[in-house]
Amino acid sequence: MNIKPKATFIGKHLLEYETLESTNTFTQDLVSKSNPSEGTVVFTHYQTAGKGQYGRKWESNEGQNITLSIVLTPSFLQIRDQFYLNIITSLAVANTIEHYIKDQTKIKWPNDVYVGDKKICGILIQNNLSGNKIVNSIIGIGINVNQDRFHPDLPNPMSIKLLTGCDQNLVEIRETLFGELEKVYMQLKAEKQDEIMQEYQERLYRLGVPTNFQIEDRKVEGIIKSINPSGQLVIDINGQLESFSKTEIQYLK
Ligand code: BT5
Repeated sequence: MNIKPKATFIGKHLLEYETLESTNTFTQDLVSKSNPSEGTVVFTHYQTAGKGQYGRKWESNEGQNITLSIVLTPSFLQIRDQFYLNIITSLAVANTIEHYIKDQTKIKWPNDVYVGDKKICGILIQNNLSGNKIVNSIIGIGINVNQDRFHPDLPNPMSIKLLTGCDQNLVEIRETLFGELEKVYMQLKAEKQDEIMQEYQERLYRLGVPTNFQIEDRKVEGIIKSINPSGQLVIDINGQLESFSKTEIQYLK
Protein backbone atom coordinates (compact mmCIF):
# COMPACT_ATOMS: atom_id res chain seq x y z
CA MET A 1 0.00 0.00 0.00
CA ASN A 2 1.40 3.37 -1.01
CA ILE A 3 1.96 6.01 1.64
CA LYS A 4 -0.77 8.62 1.91
CA PRO A 5 0.66 12.14 1.78
CA LYS A 6 -0.48 14.57 4.48
CA ALA A 7 -1.81 18.02 3.68
CA THR A 8 -0.53 21.10 5.45
CA PHE A 9 -2.87 23.80 4.12
CA ILE A 10 -5.67 22.09 2.18
CA GLY A 11 -8.45 21.37 4.65
CA LYS A 12 -6.81 23.29 7.51
CA HIS A 13 -9.82 25.56 7.40
CA LEU A 14 -12.83 23.27 6.93
CA LEU A 15 -16.43 24.41 6.82
CA GLU A 16 -18.83 21.51 7.22
CA TYR A 17 -22.59 21.70 6.64
CA GLU A 18 -25.40 19.18 6.87
CA THR A 19 -27.09 20.48 3.72
CA LEU A 20 -26.16 22.95 1.00
CA GLU A 21 -27.57 23.64 -2.42
CA SER A 22 -24.15 23.06 -3.95
CA THR A 23 -20.71 23.38 -2.37
CA ASN A 24 -19.48 25.18 -5.50
CA THR A 25 -22.29 27.75 -5.38
CA PHE A 26 -21.69 28.28 -1.65
CA THR A 27 -17.94 28.65 -2.14
CA GLN A 28 -18.37 31.01 -5.08
CA ASP A 29 -20.47 33.20 -2.80
CA LEU A 30 -17.89 32.90 -0.03
CA VAL A 31 -15.00 34.08 -2.22
CA SER A 32 -17.04 36.95 -3.60
CA LYS A 33 -17.81 38.24 -0.09
CA SER A 34 -14.67 37.42 1.85
CA ASN A 35 -11.12 36.34 1.35
CA PRO A 36 -10.88 32.73 2.55
CA SER A 37 -7.36 31.39 2.95
CA GLU A 38 -5.95 29.11 0.28
CA GLY A 39 -6.94 25.52 0.98
CA THR A 40 -10.27 26.39 2.61
CA VAL A 41 -12.69 23.50 2.12
CA VAL A 42 -16.49 23.53 2.08
CA PHE A 43 -17.89 20.06 2.73
CA THR A 44 -21.51 19.01 2.91
CA HIS A 45 -23.32 15.78 3.71
CA TYR A 46 -26.07 16.55 1.22
CA GLN A 47 -26.50 18.80 -1.82
CA THR A 48 -30.01 19.75 -2.85
CA ALA A 49 -28.82 21.00 -6.26
CA GLY A 50 -25.39 19.49 -6.90
CA LYS A 51 -23.96 20.81 -10.15
CA GLY A 52 -22.26 19.12 -13.07
CA GLN A 53 -20.92 20.94 -16.11
CA TYR A 54 -23.06 22.88 -18.59
CA GLY A 55 -26.14 22.87 -16.33
CA ARG A 56 -26.05 19.12 -15.71
CA LYS A 57 -26.70 17.71 -12.23
CA TRP A 58 -24.62 15.77 -9.73
CA GLU A 59 -26.64 13.31 -7.69
CA SER A 60 -25.42 12.02 -4.37
CA ASN A 61 -27.29 10.40 -1.47
CA GLU A 62 -27.20 12.02 1.94
CA GLY A 63 -24.23 11.15 4.15
CA GLN A 64 -22.74 8.51 1.86
CA ASN A 65 -20.28 10.32 -0.35
CA ILE A 66 -17.74 13.09 -0.67
CA THR A 67 -19.11 16.34 -2.01
CA LEU A 68 -16.84 19.30 -1.38
CA SER A 69 -15.19 22.37 -2.86
CA ILE A 70 -11.65 23.59 -2.28
CA VAL A 71 -10.42 27.17 -2.69
CA LEU A 72 -7.06 27.49 -4.43
CA THR A 73 -5.29 30.71 -5.41
CA PRO A 74 -2.95 29.62 -8.22
CA SER A 75 -1.67 33.11 -9.09
CA PHE A 76 1.52 31.47 -10.45
CA LEU A 77 -0.50 29.90 -13.29
CA GLN A 78 -1.08 31.64 -16.64
CA ILE A 79 -4.69 31.72 -17.79
CA ARG A 80 -3.77 29.68 -20.86
CA ASP A 81 -2.54 26.95 -18.50
CA GLN A 82 -5.65 26.81 -16.34
CA PHE A 83 -6.48 23.34 -17.68
CA TYR A 84 -3.64 22.11 -15.43
CA LEU A 85 -6.03 22.55 -12.51
CA ASN A 86 -8.29 19.92 -14.11
CA ILE A 87 -5.28 17.71 -14.67
CA ILE A 88 -3.94 17.86 -11.12
CA THR A 89 -7.37 17.47 -9.55
CA SER A 90 -8.24 14.38 -11.57
CA LEU A 91 -4.82 12.88 -10.84
CA ALA A 92 -5.23 13.57 -7.12
CA VAL A 93 -8.68 11.94 -7.08
CA ALA A 94 -7.48 8.95 -9.11
CA ASN A 95 -4.56 8.46 -6.70
CA THR A 96 -6.84 8.89 -3.69
CA ILE A 97 -9.35 6.30 -4.84
CA GLU A 98 -6.59 3.79 -5.57
CA HIS A 99 -5.66 3.75 -1.87
CA TYR A 100 -9.05 2.13 -1.21
CA ILE A 101 -9.67 -0.23 -4.14
CA LYS A 102 -7.77 -3.01 -5.93
CA ASP A 103 -8.75 -1.89 -9.43
CA GLN A 104 -6.98 0.77 -11.49
CA THR A 105 -8.52 4.18 -11.95
CA LYS A 106 -8.48 5.94 -15.31
CA ILE A 107 -9.08 9.56 -16.22
CA LYS A 108 -11.58 10.24 -18.94
CA TRP A 109 -10.31 13.45 -20.50
CA PRO A 110 -10.59 16.08 -19.32
CA ASN A 111 -11.46 15.21 -15.75
CA ASP A 112 -13.86 12.36 -14.99
CA VAL A 113 -12.40 9.55 -12.92
CA TYR A 114 -13.39 6.09 -14.12
CA VAL A 115 -13.00 2.50 -13.03
CA GLY A 116 -13.47 0.28 -16.05
CA ASP A 117 -16.18 2.02 -18.08
CA LYS A 118 -17.88 3.51 -15.03
CA LYS A 119 -17.75 6.94 -13.47
CA ILE A 120 -16.74 7.11 -9.82
CA CYS A 121 -15.99 10.84 -9.56
CA GLY A 122 -16.98 14.09 -11.22
CA ILE A 123 -15.07 17.37 -11.01
CA LEU A 124 -16.35 20.89 -11.56
CA ILE A 125 -13.76 23.66 -11.55
CA GLN A 126 -14.75 27.31 -11.64
CA ASN A 127 -11.93 29.81 -12.12
CA ASN A 128 -12.36 33.47 -11.25
CA LEU A 129 -10.19 35.54 -13.56
CA SER A 130 -9.10 39.15 -13.53
CA GLY A 131 -7.08 40.57 -16.43
CA ASN A 132 -4.60 37.85 -17.28
CA LYS A 133 -4.55 36.32 -13.80
CA ILE A 134 -6.42 33.56 -12.00
CA VAL A 135 -7.65 35.20 -8.81
CA ASN A 136 -8.94 31.99 -7.32
CA SER A 137 -10.22 28.65 -8.32
CA ILE A 138 -13.06 26.64 -6.84
CA ILE A 139 -12.33 22.96 -7.16
CA GLY A 140 -15.58 20.99 -6.79
CA ILE A 141 -15.23 17.24 -6.29
CA GLY A 142 -17.89 14.55 -5.98
CA ILE A 143 -16.64 11.03 -5.20
CA ASN A 144 -19.06 8.10 -4.92
CA VAL A 145 -17.94 6.33 -1.76
CA ASN A 146 -20.57 4.41 0.24
CA GLN A 147 -23.53 4.70 -2.12
CA ASP A 148 -24.44 1.35 -3.65
CA ARG A 149 -27.71 2.22 -5.39
CA PHE A 150 -28.05 4.95 -7.96
CA HIS A 151 -30.87 6.53 -9.86
CA PRO A 152 -31.57 4.33 -12.90
CA ASP A 153 -31.22 7.35 -15.19
CA LEU A 154 -27.52 7.71 -14.42
CA PRO A 155 -25.62 6.15 -17.32
CA ASN A 156 -22.70 4.47 -15.56
CA PRO A 157 -22.19 5.21 -11.86
CA MET A 158 -19.64 3.35 -9.75
CA SER A 159 -18.60 3.68 -6.11
CA ILE A 160 -15.88 2.48 -3.76
CA LYS A 161 -18.49 0.41 -1.90
CA LEU A 162 -19.64 -1.30 -5.09
CA LEU A 163 -16.02 -2.22 -5.78
CA THR A 164 -15.02 -3.37 -2.30
CA GLY A 165 -18.27 -4.39 -0.63
CA CYS A 166 -17.29 -2.34 2.44
CA ASP A 167 -18.24 1.00 3.89
CA GLN A 168 -15.39 3.46 4.10
CA ASN A 169 -14.63 6.29 6.50
CA LEU A 170 -15.43 9.52 4.66
CA VAL A 171 -13.22 11.65 6.90
CA GLU A 172 -10.24 9.45 6.19
CA ILE A 173 -10.77 9.52 2.44
CA ARG A 174 -11.23 13.28 2.60
CA GLU A 175 -7.87 13.65 4.40
CA THR A 176 -6.20 11.44 1.80
CA LEU A 177 -7.68 13.58 -0.97
CA PHE A 178 -6.34 16.77 0.62
CA GLY A 179 -2.86 15.23 0.88
CA GLU A 180 -2.87 13.94 -2.69
CA LEU A 181 -4.12 17.24 -4.11
CA GLU A 182 -1.63 19.30 -2.15
CA LYS A 183 1.20 17.05 -3.34
CA VAL A 184 0.44 17.48 -7.04
CA TYR A 185 -0.48 21.16 -6.62
CA MET A 186 2.98 21.78 -5.14
CA GLN A 187 4.49 19.93 -8.10
CA LEU A 188 2.61 22.28 -10.43
CA LYS A 189 3.80 25.28 -8.45
CA ALA A 190 7.35 23.95 -8.82
CA GLU A 191 6.80 23.91 -12.62
CA LYS A 192 6.90 20.13 -12.94
CA GLN A 193 4.36 20.22 -15.78
CA ASP A 194 6.16 17.56 -17.79
CA GLU A 195 6.04 14.98 -14.99
CA ILE A 196 2.42 15.81 -14.23
CA MET A 197 1.43 15.50 -17.87
CA GLN A 198 3.23 12.19 -18.21
CA GLU A 199 1.45 10.75 -15.19
CA TYR A 200 -1.87 12.06 -16.50
CA GLN A 201 -1.38 10.56 -19.97
CA GLU A 202 -0.45 7.18 -18.48
CA ARG A 203 -3.85 7.19 -16.83
CA LEU A 204 -5.90 8.28 -19.84
CA TYR A 205 -9.10 6.35 -20.39
CA ARG A 206 -9.10 4.57 -23.79
CA LEU A 207 -5.57 5.66 -24.66
CA GLY A 208 -4.49 3.84 -27.81
CA VAL A 209 -7.83 2.05 -28.23
CA PRO A 210 -10.19 2.64 -31.19
CA THR A 211 -13.01 4.79 -29.82
CA ASN A 212 -16.09 6.39 -31.31
CA PHE A 213 -16.50 10.14 -31.08
CA GLN A 214 -19.03 12.73 -32.10
CA ILE A 215 -17.28 15.77 -33.56
CA GLU A 216 -19.84 18.43 -34.39
CA ASP A 217 -22.12 16.63 -36.87
CA ARG A 218 -19.78 13.78 -37.79
CA LYS A 219 -19.36 10.43 -36.07
CA VAL A 220 -15.81 9.15 -36.30
CA GLU A 221 -13.63 6.37 -35.00
CA GLY A 222 -10.29 7.53 -33.69
CA ILE A 223 -7.44 6.53 -31.41
CA ILE A 224 -6.50 8.77 -28.51
CA LYS A 225 -2.80 9.54 -28.77
CA SER A 226 -2.02 12.22 -26.21
CA ILE A 227 -2.86 15.60 -24.72
CA ASN A 228 -1.17 18.57 -26.40
CA PRO A 229 0.46 21.53 -24.57
CA SER A 230 -2.86 23.42 -24.77
CA GLY A 231 -4.69 20.64 -22.94
CA GLN A 232 -6.50 19.43 -26.08
CA LEU A 233 -7.16 15.79 -26.86
CA VAL A 234 -5.06 14.54 -29.78
CA ILE A 235 -6.71 11.79 -31.81
CA ASP A 236 -5.56 9.77 -34.77
CA ILE A 237 -8.41 9.78 -37.27
CA ASN A 238 -7.65 7.74 -40.38
CA GLY A 239 -3.93 8.32 -39.94
CA GLN A 240 -4.24 12.09 -39.40
CA LEU A 241 -3.64 13.68 -36.00
CA GLU A 242 -6.37 16.12 -34.99
CA SER A 243 -6.71 18.12 -31.74
CA PHE A 244 -9.94 19.02 -29.98
CA SER A 245 -10.99 21.11 -27.03
CA LYS A 246 -13.67 20.01 -24.59
CA THR A 247 -16.64 21.64 -26.28
CA GLU A 248 -15.75 20.27 -29.73
CA ILE A 249 -15.89 16.54 -29.09
CA GLN A 250 -17.89 13.89 -27.25
CA TYR A 251 -17.19 10.25 -26.56
CA LEU A 252 -19.74 7.83 -27.97
CA LYS A 253 -20.45 4.31 -26.75
C1 BT5 B 1 -19.43 16.38 -13.42
O1 BT5 B 1 -20.17 17.00 -14.39
O2 BT5 B 1 -19.14 15.21 -13.43
C2 BT5 B 1 -19.04 17.30 -12.29
C3 BT5 B 1 -19.63 16.89 -10.98
C4 BT5 B 1 -19.10 17.72 -9.84
C5 BT5 B 1 -19.81 17.43 -8.57
C6 BT5 B 1 -19.21 18.16 -7.41
S1 BT5 B 1 -19.93 17.68 -5.91
C7 BT5 B 1 -19.18 18.99 -5.09
C8 BT5 B 1 -19.21 20.19 -6.03
N1 BT5 B 1 -20.42 20.97 -5.85
C9 BT5 B 1 -21.22 20.88 -6.92
O3 BT5 B 1 -22.35 21.41 -7.02
N2 BT5 B 1 -20.63 20.13 -7.86
C10 BT5 B 1 -19.32 19.68 -7.46
P1 BT5 B 1 -20.51 16.37 -15.81
O4 BT5 B 1 -19.25 15.92 -16.49
O5 BT5 B 1 -21.34 17.38 -16.47
O6 BT5 B 1 -21.33 15.07 -15.49
C11 BT5 B 1 -22.63 15.13 -14.99
C12 BT5 B 1 -23.31 13.85 -15.40
O7 BT5 B 1 -22.80 12.75 -14.62
C13 BT5 B 1 -24.81 13.85 -15.14
O8 BT5 B 1 -25.51 14.40 -16.22
C14 BT5 B 1 -25.12 12.37 -14.94
O9 BT5 B 1 -25.26 11.71 -16.19
C15 BT5 B 1 -23.84 11.84 -14.32
N3 BT5 B 1 -23.93 11.75 -12.85
C16 BT5 B 1 -24.62 12.52 -11.98
N4 BT5 B 1 -24.41 12.13 -10.72
C17 BT5 B 1 -23.58 11.07 -10.78
C18 BT5 B 1 -22.97 10.22 -9.82
N5 BT5 B 1 -23.15 10.39 -8.50
N6 BT5 B 1 -22.14 9.25 -10.27
C19 BT5 B 1 -21.90 9.05 -11.58
N7 BT5 B 1 -22.45 9.81 -12.54
C20 BT5 B 1 -23.25 10.82 -12.15
